[in-house]
Amino acid sequence: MEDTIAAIATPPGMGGIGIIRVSGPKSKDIARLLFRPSTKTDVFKTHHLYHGDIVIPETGRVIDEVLVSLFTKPHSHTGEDTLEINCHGGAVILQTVLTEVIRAGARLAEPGEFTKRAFLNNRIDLSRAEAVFDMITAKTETGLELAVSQFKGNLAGKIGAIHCAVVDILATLEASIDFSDDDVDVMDASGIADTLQSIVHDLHALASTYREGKIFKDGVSAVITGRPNVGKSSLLNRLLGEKRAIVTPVPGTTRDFIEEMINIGGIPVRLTDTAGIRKPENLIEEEGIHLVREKLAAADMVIVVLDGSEALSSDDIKLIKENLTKKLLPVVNKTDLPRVLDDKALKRLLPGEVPPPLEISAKFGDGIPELKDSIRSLVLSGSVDHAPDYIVTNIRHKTAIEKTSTLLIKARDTILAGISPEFAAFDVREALDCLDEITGKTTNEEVLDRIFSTFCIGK
Ligand SMILES: Nc1nc2c(ncn2[C@@H]2O[C@H](COP(=O)(O)OP(=O)(O)OP(=O)(O)O)[C@@H](O)[C@H]2O)c(=O)[nH]1
Ligand SMILES: [Mg+2]
Repeated sequence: MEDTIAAIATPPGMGGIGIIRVSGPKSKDIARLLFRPSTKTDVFKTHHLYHGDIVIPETGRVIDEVLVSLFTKPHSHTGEDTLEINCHGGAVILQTVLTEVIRAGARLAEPGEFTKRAFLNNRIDLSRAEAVFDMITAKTETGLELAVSQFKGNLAGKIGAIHCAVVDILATLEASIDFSDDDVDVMDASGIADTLQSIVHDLHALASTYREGKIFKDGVSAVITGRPNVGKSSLLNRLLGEKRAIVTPVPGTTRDFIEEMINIGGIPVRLTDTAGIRKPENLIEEEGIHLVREKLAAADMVIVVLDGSEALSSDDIKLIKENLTKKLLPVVNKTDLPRVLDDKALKRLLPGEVPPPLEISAKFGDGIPELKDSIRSLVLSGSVDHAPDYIVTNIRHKTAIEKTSTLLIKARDTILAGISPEFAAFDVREALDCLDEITGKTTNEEVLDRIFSTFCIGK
């Protein structure tokens, strides 16, 4: 029999309410021992809310006035008897109640253990359990939409449909093995090969959504670079909508890098403002410029800011050339001032795949919506727009899909080569196991532990 686990399910700190969650066979006993209902009730009905006090059993001292609810198995989140105690949201209250719950026979839950129990008791499949984590950690509404779609079982449904089609193929292959001594021709080799091909096509389409899924879920990093004084910090402040970085007319104002997250059309973008690049005048600046190089090397995209009121310098040209291997967005700032920069010379520097330079005024806000659009298009360039229902956001899922399709391709080739169906059946069976890793039917203990240990305690 499983033991009973307990944890504070709400974040630390003060709040309107704080919730203690208990799951396991002792939930009901713990409730009876610690809870004094405000109106006389002998039985705890499942899925009902009761008002009363949590007390220290030996002394009867009241710790908090609470609302409790009991969810009896199997109709609870974890599939076990579950108790939820809604306390007032104070750190000492919650800690004291939790201590009493543990004294009454529960033990402290491991991270993600409630969700793990829900999975082990078949309340949710693994892809849905992972979606719970993605929902909690979503950085934008689009990220949340993708996680909710996965939680609602859309990915599991799609995988389930593919699973059924593969099982059908396996059945045909196995029948043809059984009947191979008879005259009955149960196997239409080219028909099976065609079906396998179309399943592989579906799997590829699914795996190809990962690039976009990862962008919306995890976001991208964009580093703002340029000579000193071109307006990098002004641009960061403008994009953030607040005065985050110091802006002065003194070249070399920013020494350290400044990082902030913004939401650009549903994509979490980590923006980094950096020190202006030039021949360093002192050790501090040298260190700052060294950091810029590191940030640039790791960036998903680079925004090179140029000063439109000055001529293109050798430093500007060098910076552009150095970053051509990255996703590069050239930006001409200070367009509110008389133009000095030679546009033709700038365009000659930029290969066809680099978007045309964007004209902005960080100081007055001109061109900022267009800049945001360009950042979004550049980040998404190369990916197709997919319906959110079928976007793969998890590398584990993508890997399993790819392994499945490799095995199915192998099976198809074996069938077309006229080799005995046993060999194809072997690969198809293995492909089914790979597919089952997504929903968790065949996932090993170590992988499960790794997945659930990333959750917070109380989830
Ligand atoms: N006229 C005008 N001035 C601007 C614009 N953007 C920035 N500036 C001015 O340019 C100067 C430098 O701006 P910053 O944002 O500090 O430039 P930076 O690139 O971060 O400079 P460093 O940190 O020294 O590398 C400040 O005086 C800004 O007010 C703009 O669009 N138009
Ligand atoms: Mg600056």
